Amino acid sequence: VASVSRTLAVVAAASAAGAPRRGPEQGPGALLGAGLTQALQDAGCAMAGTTLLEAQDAPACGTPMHQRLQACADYARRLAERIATLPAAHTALVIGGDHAVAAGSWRGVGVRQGDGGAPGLLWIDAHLDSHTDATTHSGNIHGMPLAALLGEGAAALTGLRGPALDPARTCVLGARAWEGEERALLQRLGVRIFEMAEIRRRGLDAVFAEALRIARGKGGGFGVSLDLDAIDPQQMPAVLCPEAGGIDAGELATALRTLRGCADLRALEITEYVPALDPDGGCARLVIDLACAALGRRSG
Ligand code: 6HN
Ligand code: MN
Ligand code: MN
Ligand code: MN
Repeated sequence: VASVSRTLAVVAAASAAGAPRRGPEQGPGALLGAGLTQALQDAGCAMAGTTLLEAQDAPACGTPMHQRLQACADYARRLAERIATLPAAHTALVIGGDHAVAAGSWRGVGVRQGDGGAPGLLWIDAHLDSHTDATTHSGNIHGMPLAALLGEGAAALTGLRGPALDPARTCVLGARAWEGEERALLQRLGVRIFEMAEIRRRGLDAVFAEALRIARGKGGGFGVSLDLDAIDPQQMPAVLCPEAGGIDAGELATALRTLRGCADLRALEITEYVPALDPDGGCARLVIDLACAALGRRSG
């Protein structure tokens, strides 16, 4: 399959409002400083530009959950508006930030798709991120964005402009740590979950291909949201919530290369990179390699 010629619009979503600690708000700046856009150009992408959606002060420790929800919703609204205004011909590359930014990204992609409605979505994550404000154990908003995108949970997040996801075109890949309530929610909605156990049994290539078929559906555009904690923490330790037994980084790069042939890929999101946990920059280089694997046209 021939690689698609892409023009990328990079959006730096420098928020940590959904995380239990500071750190991920530094991710986009560090990845841009490590040469992300040059590497993508070297890999054959045209660049439409980079927008920084500036960091806000993350709510202090101990801030009540509804205030943190509101901070995340305010940020998500601004992010969705920004993405909605990008030319439809451009592929959006959203760099987090903690994963709560996704509650805005994919609404914005849905608005941008116009009559195409909600995109299909492949959610690659060690976690399910499908709590609501009523079921969360931790109170951390980055544990809620997938539920919010599916229309479940607090109105502050679910009420953002843009279509909710279609559960039949949504799937999770790499899951290995969850609480019962979020799994029950996804099962009730009919969202397919590809756990690590299934990936180990069938191999990532086969599972990724099936997940891609679900997200692409009968056309109409799809996206990929990559939480870097999906990758094994021995290879990707610079994340907020490492979980042992994850996806092999090299196998993920190979799987992501299949996106090169997908003209209907509307956006890629990469979240939860914490540069303070990456003193030698090895994780940054790995993130850049993964972005180039997914979006590039040649090795670069
Ligand atoms: N992430 N299920 C846990 C929680 O706090 O609700 C973990 C969430 C992790 C979220 O890594 O994006
Ligand atoms: Mn996660
Ligand atoms: Mn419980
Ligand atoms: Mn996540």
